[in-house]
Amino acid sequence: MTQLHPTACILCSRNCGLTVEKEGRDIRRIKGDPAHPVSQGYICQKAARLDYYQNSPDRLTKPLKRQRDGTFKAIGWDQALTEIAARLKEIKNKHGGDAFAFAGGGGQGNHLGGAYSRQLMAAMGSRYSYNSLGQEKTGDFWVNGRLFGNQGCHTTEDVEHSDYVLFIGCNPYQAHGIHNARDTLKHIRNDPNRTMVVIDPRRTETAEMADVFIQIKPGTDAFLMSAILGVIVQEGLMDERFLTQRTVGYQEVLDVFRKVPVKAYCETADVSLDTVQSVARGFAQAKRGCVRIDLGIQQTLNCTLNGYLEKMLYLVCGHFGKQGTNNLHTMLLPILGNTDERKQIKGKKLKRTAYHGMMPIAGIYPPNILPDEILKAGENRIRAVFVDSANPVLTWANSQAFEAAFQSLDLLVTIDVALTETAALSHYVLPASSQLEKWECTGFNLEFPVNAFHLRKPIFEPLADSLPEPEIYTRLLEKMGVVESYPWLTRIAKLQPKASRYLPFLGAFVGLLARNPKQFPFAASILYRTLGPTLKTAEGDTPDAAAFLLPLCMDYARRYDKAVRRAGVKGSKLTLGIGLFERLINSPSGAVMSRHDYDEVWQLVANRDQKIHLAVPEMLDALRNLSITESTSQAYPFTLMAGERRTYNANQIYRNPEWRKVDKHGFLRLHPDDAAKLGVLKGDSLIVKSANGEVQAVVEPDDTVRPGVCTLPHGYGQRFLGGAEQGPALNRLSASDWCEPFSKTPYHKLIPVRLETIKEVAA
Ligand SMILES: Nc1nc2c(c(=O)[nH]1)N[C@H]1C(S)=C(S)[C@@H](COP(=O)(O)OP(=O)(O)OC[C@H]3O[C@@H](n4cnc5c(=O)[nH]c(N)nc54)[C@H](O)[C@@H]3O)O[C@H]1N2
Ligand SMILES: Nc1nc2c(c(=O)[nH]1)N[C@H]1C(S)=C(S)[C@@H](COP(=O)(O)OP(=O)(O)OC[C@H]3O[C@@H](n4cnc5c(=O)[nH]c(N)nc54)[C@H](O)[C@@H]3O)O[C@H]1N2
Ligand code: SF4
Ligand SMILES: [Mo]
Repeated sequence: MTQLHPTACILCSRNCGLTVEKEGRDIRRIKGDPAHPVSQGYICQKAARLDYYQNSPDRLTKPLKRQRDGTFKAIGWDQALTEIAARLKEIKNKHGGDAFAFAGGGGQGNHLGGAYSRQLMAAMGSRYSYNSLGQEKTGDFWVNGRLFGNQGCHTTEDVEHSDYVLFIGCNPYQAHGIHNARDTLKHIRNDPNRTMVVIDPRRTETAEMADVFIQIKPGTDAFLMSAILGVIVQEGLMDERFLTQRTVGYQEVLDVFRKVPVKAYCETADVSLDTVQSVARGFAQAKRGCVRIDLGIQQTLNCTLNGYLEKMLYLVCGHFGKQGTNNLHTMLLPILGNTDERKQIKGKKLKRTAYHGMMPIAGIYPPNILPDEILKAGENRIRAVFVDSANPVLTWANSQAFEAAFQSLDLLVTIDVALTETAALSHYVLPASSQLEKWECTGFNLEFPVNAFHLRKPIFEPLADSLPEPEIYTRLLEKMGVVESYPWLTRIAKLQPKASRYLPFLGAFVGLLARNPKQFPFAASILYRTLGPTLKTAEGDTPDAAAFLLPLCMDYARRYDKAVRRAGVKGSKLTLGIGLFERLINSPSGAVMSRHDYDEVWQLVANRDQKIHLAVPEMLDALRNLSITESTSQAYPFTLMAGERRTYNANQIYRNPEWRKVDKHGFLRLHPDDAAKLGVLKGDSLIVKSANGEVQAVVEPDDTVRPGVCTLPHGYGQRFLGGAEQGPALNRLSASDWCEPFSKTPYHKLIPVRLETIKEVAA
């Protein structure tokens, strides 16, 4: 019988369980894994082609060092890490830790390494962590901090069981992001008692399945959501009981919505008043209403306010803390920090950046400011950047600025599986083993009430000289002299009697950290070196890099003991976490870690009174002062929504263009009337020009977009094997300062552009 190797898809935050059939180093077949506790066998068309990731000809096989003439020379690991450690220490000694920034740290599926890369920040004494979440979701995290009391309180949506769903600025048919998206959408469409509303400037694949489609003018969602809330409040459709029992400050909030000029706001958003009224009534009166949003309201005007309004929609209607509504959820890996700027008032200073004076949100700094912090901050500038699991030159706003800034650095190091556009500019490039060649996991455990975790076992040996990130960071930290060696702790790990499980080891480990608190930030590497090699799963494997999950499981089981027990994990107060850890390392298809009761959602609210604090003064001010911003002009008459999710794009994870069955060019979608006015047909090329730069794109007339709007896909522009750009490198068009002033989130979905025919350009 052919052997099926369980793992997960690494292409989007759902991380569906997969089974892989292999032959040597080739992938023969990929299927959904029915044993995965969340996806239960579901996959989409993108996952089946993971061989293009695993066996891409531009995989890195050896550490590379850039030479004076710009070419790369392959070097050994020892030389690479010795030299990088020396450079880092020199930069820290001369300029202080704040001259260092970390960029990236975990894409869609490689989250195990995050525990190790954080240690490098600690070793450098830097707090500057720049991450892609800081160009989409930090505004949302800030709002969560205000409403629920901690920026790490993250919301989820139970679309699967909802009667009335609002999809605003998201396209789950293509982008997923919800439970088994296409199946869930089909179920709602086929059920006459359930309603699906899509709010989007484009009639997306999801919109085609919807009961109601509202084709909003781009960038005006704050008006439309205010109008819906206006109708709900003005018609008295809110859930008064929920508001009085579960929230504080709601009167002030309702007052603001009472004054919303509904009709005028509908006009601003270019939507029909009747439709808005009927959606408002339907949603408010539904038994189980739910809102799902994504980039369409996050990478555009008023994005932080949009995050607030989206949450007001379900909170004002009491669609929270029940099945089929929005909820909070737990996480095993602490991906989001809590860096509420109000802490500064209490004397706990948050680190603001040297040039923009920007604070972190949820511990994350926004990519948009990084080029300035490198190029313009004078003596206090960032001089060294470490990139891991990201390709900022292509994915962060203003590629030209990133190219210039990165080229000016004293030290740029990139860890990746492939020679990316960012790696190509680096002084050192370090080859990571792929996500199918090492122990990995996903930190996106976004489910409630049943939450799961998937620790994945390697399927292949590491390619050539590549190494898993835990090994790379641990070696580097050892070279820097910050992680010490503890042979006595390894002896305890080896000798501990089976019956006492990990207790003697944990006792010794806690004692070590109590005596040497300076070693605390390096716990992951210490556990990796001491406990790691002694771990054994039932199948006889050694998940060494997962050793740091043990203390996280202890903490998780302590906080959510009832839910962990309900999931069937056994143990005393002392050993429940150990039981959870053992379950995780012995579940190659993933495992349920907690089963909450809906009422327990209130324990996840961080506010001391366990209530939701609805009145956020900054947001209420923003609502009172909401005004129209016209982004287009005579010079730039079109709105480009830059970064659409389509059938064959998957961030920058697939680099070989052959993986795409269709849409090889990454078509510019343009309304047929606009195409006719420009005199272009399908397949013609146009120059797309913004105030920041230009790209060439191939046209596909498409009546799903609003007139005056055009779209380009995300995930193109790679110079595969050093060749020409594959499709539009669209972040040449996004300017660094075309962003929300507060969160610095780029307005990728609202770029004013002009479209020029090639002839026009030549003339
Ligand atoms: N196929 C595929 N799936 C992916 C990814 C991928 O690269 N490819 N990437 C993953 C990642 S990292 C993410 S973050 C998610 C993103 O997932 P989504 O946010 O769902 O994907 P997008 O297509 O970027 O944008 C969603 C929708 O926003 C709409 N939109 C644009 N402007 C506006 C506006 O002003 N108002 C409203 N209401 N809508 C607007 C667009 O027309 C689009 O349909 O997808 C994930 N899934
Ligand atoms: N204009 C515009 N720009 C956008 C967007 C948009 O809609 N419009 N979307 C934005 C969004 S939502 C996101 S999330 C970002 C995504 O952009 P990035 O954060 O840059 O992430 P990815 O594109 O996922 O790239 C991940 C990198 O990790 C590498 N990699 C894969 N596996 C491993 C591994 O095991 N180890 C290591 N070390 N590396 C690995 C891949 O080769 C790739 O280079 O793009 C953003 N950029
Ligand atoms: S891309 Fe997302 S939805 Fe599709 S198989 Fe992978 S994880 Fe699942
Ligand atoms: Mo994303």
